[in-house]
Amino acid sequence: MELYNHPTVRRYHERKAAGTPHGAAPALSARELREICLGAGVDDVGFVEISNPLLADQKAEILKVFPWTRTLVSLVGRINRENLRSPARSIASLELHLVEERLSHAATAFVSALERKGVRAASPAPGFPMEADNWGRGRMHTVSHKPVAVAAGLGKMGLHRNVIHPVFGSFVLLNTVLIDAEMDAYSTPLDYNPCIECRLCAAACPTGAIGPDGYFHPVNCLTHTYRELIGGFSNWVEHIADSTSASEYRTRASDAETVSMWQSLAYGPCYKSVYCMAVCPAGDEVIPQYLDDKKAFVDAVVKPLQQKTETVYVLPGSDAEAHVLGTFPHKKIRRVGNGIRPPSVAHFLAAMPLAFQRHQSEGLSATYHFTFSGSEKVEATVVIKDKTITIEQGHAGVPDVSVQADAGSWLRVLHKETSMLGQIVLRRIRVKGPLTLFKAFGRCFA
Ligand code: B12
Repeated sequence: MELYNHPTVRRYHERKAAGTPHGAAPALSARELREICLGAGVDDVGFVEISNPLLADQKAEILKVFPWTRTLVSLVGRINRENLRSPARSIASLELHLVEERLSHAATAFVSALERKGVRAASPAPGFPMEADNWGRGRMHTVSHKPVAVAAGLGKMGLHRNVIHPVFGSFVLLNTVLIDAEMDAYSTPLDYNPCIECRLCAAACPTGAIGPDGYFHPVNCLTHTYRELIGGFSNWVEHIADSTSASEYRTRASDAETVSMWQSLAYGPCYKSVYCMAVCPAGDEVIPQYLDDKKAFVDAVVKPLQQKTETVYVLPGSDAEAHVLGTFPHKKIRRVGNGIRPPSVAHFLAAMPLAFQRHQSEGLSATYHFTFSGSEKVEATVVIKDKTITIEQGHAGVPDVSVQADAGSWLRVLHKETSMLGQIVLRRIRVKGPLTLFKAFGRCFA
């Protein structure tokens, strides 16, 4: 059959002749799309143009995956408060899974509605699944939902680095739908931040990942909260691989931990802590309970989480470990790895600020020059001072310590496949300057 006479092709030409839209759509009605989203189970919606300056640092990443994007629709799913606040991890985790699932279903139903109108649209995952090939190399998610929600006027980032909705407060998860069309109206950002800076998130965080000054340590958060996800799971697999018998395995993971891992794999991961969101009193719907009686709020919402006897997963020697020891001595510490292994020296340098354990650097003020050779030829300067770290390419300033290292040997030390001392003895890593300062550098990265 000639392609022209194929029934599908004939219908296409008939529709085209009749002027029925099948390609680029005219501006869409924000009101109509909002109703579709609310009808699909979403609790709030906002619209952002791809050229919005608030998305300037996200635009390239978004267009890499969806090059035709002209509008981003931010979707909010409200979380039931008492479920999230429960010290029982099963209840809080299930609530998160269900809201995430609702957001996924709503987004895909919305995309279907748009496709039926002849509008190109797509919905990335709210959280998981992610692009796992990028683990350790860069971002695994395709679209960052937080900046889109902020640009769409659905909230602002709180001290805990989650988006706080003006009404639902921190009790929201987010999703985004990308559309190849323009809207007749776009949303405007909120003109205030719903975060009231009460710092209850910092007080409740079991790992101290949220500092009272707004400092956020994503790696210490991930090591505990994501113990049964991605990197924590990889580390658990290595426990099995390293065990020579069942009894040895049981010294590395308790029976309860093994059961919990099975449960996470079977029913969706157990988030070890979402305490920063659970204790947040911000938002019109949430704040009355706090303002009516702050002490009663803390007693009812914050203390049960702080007082919970539980295992907290930490990197050995990290700020998180020191935080648990000092603040929550009744909680049990489990020293673990988090599966993050920089695949190259370039990745190691880029990830340094995320891994930096600022409290372990207390009193340290030093400049380090690194010269890597072998598979990667890189020079870098690292300055640690006043509990902060800066990294720049090349050699700058006068070094207190100079490190020359074969790139492969350095990575093997980082991956714990060989010891630093061994590589120094073999002269694959050479250190010039006081050894105490070199050791102090190591302590900053747990
Ligand atoms: C990566 C990620 C994480 C990382 C980093 C968190 C972070 N603040 O970025 C970790 C694993 C620590 C994490 C933890 C949690 N997350 Co999370 N996470 C994401 C994800 C996939 C991307 C976040 C993002 O856009 N970051 C970039 C910018 C915008 O964030 P930022 O805070 O300005 O910058 C930090 C990151 O870039 C980070 N970073 C950069 N590179 C790397 C690499 C690695 C390996 C890590 C760990 C971090 C990291 O360092 C920056 C400084 O802190 C989104 C889903 C999505 N697709 O958007 C969910 C998301 C942000 N997470 C969410 C939630 C609920 C959580 C948790 C409560 C646990 C849980 N149940 O999932 C905790 C809360 C931690 C906290 N207080 O922020 C929600 C937040 C909802 C809201 N109201 O804002 C999101 C939006 C998922 C969703 N669909 O709703 N998360």
